[in-house]
Amino acid sequence: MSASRGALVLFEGADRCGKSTQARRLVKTLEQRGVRAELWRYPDRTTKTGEMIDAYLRSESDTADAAIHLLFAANRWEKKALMERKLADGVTLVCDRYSYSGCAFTAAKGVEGLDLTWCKAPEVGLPRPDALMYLELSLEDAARRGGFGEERYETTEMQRAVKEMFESMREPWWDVIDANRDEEVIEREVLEIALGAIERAKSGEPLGTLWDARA
Ligand code: DGP
Repeated sequence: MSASRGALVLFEGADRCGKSTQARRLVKTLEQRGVRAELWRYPDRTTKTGEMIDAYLRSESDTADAAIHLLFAANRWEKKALMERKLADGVTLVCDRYSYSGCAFTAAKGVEGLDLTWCKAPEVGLPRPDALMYLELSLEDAARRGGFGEERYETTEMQRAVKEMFESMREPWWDVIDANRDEEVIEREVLEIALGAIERAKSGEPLGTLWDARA
């Protein structure tokens, strides 16, 4: 076992599944319990690569599919050192999307050559989450939460393909959460999973890297 550290707790899922709400709530609850925690999200639109990604998502610029994929990955790489420092310092990072979205969204485009294997390559070596909560919501239930926004990927066809990609990436250690329940019920389940990850990290379970297998 290595030194005590903070946990990397990740939320993934298609658009409108409630990730951002749950991530925000979790950070608040952890802080109330005296756990040092921060909310992170990808893409981080505030950095230079993030500005380019933001323009792409709002269809203000066009970028080749391979190039934008690498930019999303770079957006994670540029924060890797900070992420590792914070975790080593004992801070738990609650992350809204990460490399799994990166791969699911690009592979969902169905562009020749850009399959999941290709998509995963630039993410190799990034920290692996200690817990991955995949919020599962049907397309019908997602649609009932209101129409999609204006951004590039917010169409039913794209979201269907994204969900299929998440399904084919799914590993046994993921926590799949039924997102079609009251927020408070989901919140309790989420907290339990997060506290388990925090405990493991605190007691010295080493931080893994993508895409090493996990028990
Ligand atoms: P969000 O800010 O969480 O709504 O994400 C913006 C959109 O970008 C959303 O449709 C999901 C998508 N997305 C998030 N991360 C990645 C990524 O790494 N690669 C690609 N291609 N799309 C991503």
